[in-house]
Amino acid sequence: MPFKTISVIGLGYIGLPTAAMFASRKINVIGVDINQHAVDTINRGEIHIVEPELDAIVSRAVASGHLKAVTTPEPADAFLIAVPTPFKEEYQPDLTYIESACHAIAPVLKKGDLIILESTSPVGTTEQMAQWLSAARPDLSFPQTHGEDADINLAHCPERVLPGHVVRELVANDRVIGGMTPKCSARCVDLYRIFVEGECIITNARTAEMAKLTENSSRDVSIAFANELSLICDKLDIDVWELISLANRHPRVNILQPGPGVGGHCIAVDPWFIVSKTPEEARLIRTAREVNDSKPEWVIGKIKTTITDFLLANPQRNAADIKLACFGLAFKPDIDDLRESPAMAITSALTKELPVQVLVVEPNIESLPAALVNRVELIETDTALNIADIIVLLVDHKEFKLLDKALLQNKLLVDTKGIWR
Ligand code: SAJ
Repeated sequence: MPFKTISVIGLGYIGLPTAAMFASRKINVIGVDINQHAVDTINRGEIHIVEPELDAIVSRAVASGHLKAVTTPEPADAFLIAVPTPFKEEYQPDLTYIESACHAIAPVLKKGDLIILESTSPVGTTEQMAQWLSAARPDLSFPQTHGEDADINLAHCPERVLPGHVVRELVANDRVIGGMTPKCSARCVDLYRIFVEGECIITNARTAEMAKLTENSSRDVSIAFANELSLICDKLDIDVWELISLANRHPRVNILQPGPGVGGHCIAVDPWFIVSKTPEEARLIRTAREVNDSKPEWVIGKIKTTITDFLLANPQRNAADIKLACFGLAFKPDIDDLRESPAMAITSALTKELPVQVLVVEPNIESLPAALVNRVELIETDTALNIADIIVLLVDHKEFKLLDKALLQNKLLVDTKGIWR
């Protein structure tokens, strides 16, 4: 059965680009979000998030009538759920958004519909969704009780796109498709084939859930290894970046890069979904999280030592008139996303813990986030280079990599990304 109308629940960093992709292939798409501002913005043909190339695709899709946004679900042939899955206390997964999405779509479901969970989720969530949905719609049958004959098909197909490259990766990346039955998987493949050019590989729902968590945990563990090396090398007076580049010349070694910590809403969160299900077994995965989460504190310690060094070398100065410039606030290079950013956490801690004046350079934003307003000054790179006594490099944005190193000569530096060595 062809998909005439597709509904995407959650119009954020994944849902909106996915909705726009289907609409660009001339499928009618109903995007659903509880955020009225997001809905109004999209219906004007604009976007409420920053992602290269997305604005033009959304604008065309809305203008052609293939994409509309609403706050309450309407009937469709397929529902894709792309809502957040954060964690709550004790790093336990918070599935409230998925549960709410199930309750929201339940009244409009009809026989033959396909439901796909795209949100990164702990193992067992797709089966849990099936339970919530069947409790809400006892008149319909679901795969956990009716297998291939179920009225509703359900699958997990995790998103795997890299922020900043979403439009290209949505089309090009392979998709892991975990249906609750082979028929659920086959229908899910038919749906993604509408715009996905990568391979669609079929497995079951639990394996698909675990595959996504494994990808991000693997990256987290690799970064933790690099971050641990940076602490070891600091103690042993070795340049960690030189060390890594040398070790990486081995044909079977590929170490990632240390930094001020791991940020974003994926790599720092998803490993906990494995730990929460299997706390006894997931020892390395938990330790990697702890290593990466403790890196900002270590950086703050380095900054404090640098201030002490500065005062020793300049006894006529006092701490209150030291100007310390933080270069970068985003959670990774060349984006404007400040959420869950170690650079933000470090900058904020500096304003609380130190008497110095904190300045910020962040080429990707125009105004300070609320958490830093009245606590730091947002200034241009040139100004910072003129007036700062100490410069702390927190994000390796391209503008900072291209800086003339001669301009840094008379400054004390804390370079957490090793770009000014
Ligand atoms: N980082 C390092 N050192 C490195 C690489 C990254 O410290 O060598 C830091 C970054 O600075 C950043 C954090 O890790 O703070 C995460 O950045 P990232 O670029 O590794 O990943 P995300 O969070 O932007 O996107 C990841 C991707 N997953 C993988 O590469 C396995 C993406 O493909 C996923 O779709 C996304 O998570 C997601 O939504 O789960």
